[in-house]
Amino acid sequence: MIKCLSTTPFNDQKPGTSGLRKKVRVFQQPHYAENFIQSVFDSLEGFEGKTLVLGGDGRFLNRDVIQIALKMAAANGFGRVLVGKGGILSTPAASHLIRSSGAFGGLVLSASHNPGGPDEDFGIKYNVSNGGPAPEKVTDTIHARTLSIDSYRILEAADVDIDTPGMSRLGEMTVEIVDPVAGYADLMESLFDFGAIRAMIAEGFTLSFDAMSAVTGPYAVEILEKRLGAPSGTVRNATPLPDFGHHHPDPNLVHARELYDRMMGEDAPDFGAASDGDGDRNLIIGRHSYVTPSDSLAVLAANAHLAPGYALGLKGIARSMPTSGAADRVAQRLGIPLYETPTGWKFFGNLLDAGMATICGEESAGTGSDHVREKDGIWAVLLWLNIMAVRRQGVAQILAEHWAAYGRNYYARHDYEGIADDKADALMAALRDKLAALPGTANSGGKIKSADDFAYTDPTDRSVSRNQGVRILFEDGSRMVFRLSGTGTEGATLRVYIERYVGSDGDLGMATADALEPLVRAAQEVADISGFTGMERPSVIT
Ligand code: VG1
Ligand code: CO
Repeated sequence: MIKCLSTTPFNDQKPGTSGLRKKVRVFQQPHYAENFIQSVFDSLEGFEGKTLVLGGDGRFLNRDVIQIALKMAAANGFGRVLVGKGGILSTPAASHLIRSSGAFGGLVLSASHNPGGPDEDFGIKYNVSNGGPAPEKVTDTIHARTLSIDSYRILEAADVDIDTPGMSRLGEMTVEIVDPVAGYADLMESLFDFGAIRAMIAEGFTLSFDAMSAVTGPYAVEILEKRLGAPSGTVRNATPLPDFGHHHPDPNLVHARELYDRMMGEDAPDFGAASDGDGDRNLIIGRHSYVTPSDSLAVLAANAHLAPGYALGLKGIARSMPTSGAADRVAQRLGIPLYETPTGWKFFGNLLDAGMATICGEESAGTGSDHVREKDGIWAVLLWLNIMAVRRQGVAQILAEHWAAYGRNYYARHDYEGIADDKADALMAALRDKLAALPGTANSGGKIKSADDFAYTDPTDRSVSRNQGVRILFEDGSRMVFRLSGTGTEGATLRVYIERYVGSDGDLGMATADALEPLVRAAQEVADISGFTGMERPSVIT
């Protein structure tokens, strides 16, 4: 029986950079998840009888919200829901499933790189029919609806068995429990030269992949160990756990420390990688050689033609504004356009759909291509492996040759976490007030050439997104960017992105911290970070 239950709005359901993310206990309030899901459905038109894809990264609440979403989809008139077995679907696999099944859209249950468990984070994201995150005009409509919602529809029924593959009925709707891995693994096999990678591994190339007890475990085991022949145990922390084994599934140098230490050790394997909670990020570390995500994007773009899926070359490259300019130099040399977008994968969708860009990336360890409409951690790992198999070189050598050819963009991001919201807002407001007066002045970083608040006009539909981050450019090409995170669930996080370019004839072998030191001081001078936040140093440097 379909029930129509009355409800009242929650005033905190504005989707952020990537969906709605809150503490689990916030989601556990009566009607909270239901309100948001109904607001999503109310914002869509024409889904009656159509297919919805549903799955998540396996974190705490995943299975409960899957049941709610199934019963609400049935009550709202979807014809079919495809659910990853056990409720599991990585974000890129969900994107692929939406595209390959011709679905109307999908709900991805994840708070991505945020920790999971009863006291940690949960999230819901809606993806549209191209497989990508809903664009801003859709998320704005959803948010508006959350503020006026007064009822939701849900089917009264027993829970669906989501652990047994096959079809069943839920009211008028079909539920299909599908293998979350196979279709995605086939897609990877169609893009990359698995034969060459398999041969490289058989010849003794060693690798280590840390799935961080999150969603990529089953995908990495199938692809790296089963299809590519890496020894079992190559994938560590391979079972998705509701609390990620108390780890923070963020593949950076702080949270993937174990992998980092292994890669810097005496008996380090040739190649190390990790992904995040929902499988869309990647960390790449060669033997004794860390790769910054911005450099990884540039190297992948410069060498993508070595993989069968990209043999015809790239149509364009897109990067988020805070991502370093390393990829720009590759685009220039390839003679293809470079697009600079606001932070968040939703801004790449139109460029990919229009065939304007083939490869996209963000400094936050996200890289991907037009094979899906999300960033894709395992895809990046496989493209690196394919490139190494063809070039017969290790990560360090590939990086060194890249810098020798293009110069090096020294780069770091400093995150100041857990700032009181009003203090973070005051810091940004003070910075914005200063912008007009900055050009022509000098500080520890050098002479400032320009300063603005980044605004983006989408070249395909002319939609405009403003206030996407304050950027300060120096005469020598160095750059600082300041913005507040849109994915946190507690207080505010200030992100400061620092970049300095050194040409191929300059010193390419500095330690990043040394190369950036004057700019780090300059960021402090311009934004008075310690004055506003009381923090003398960042919580995390990536
Ligand atoms: C962060 C990153 C951004 C990324 C987003 C979602 O956003 O900076 O580049 O797209 O997370 O990634 P913010 O607003 O906190 O800076 V994921 O892997 O958490 O979906
Ligand atoms: Co993620």
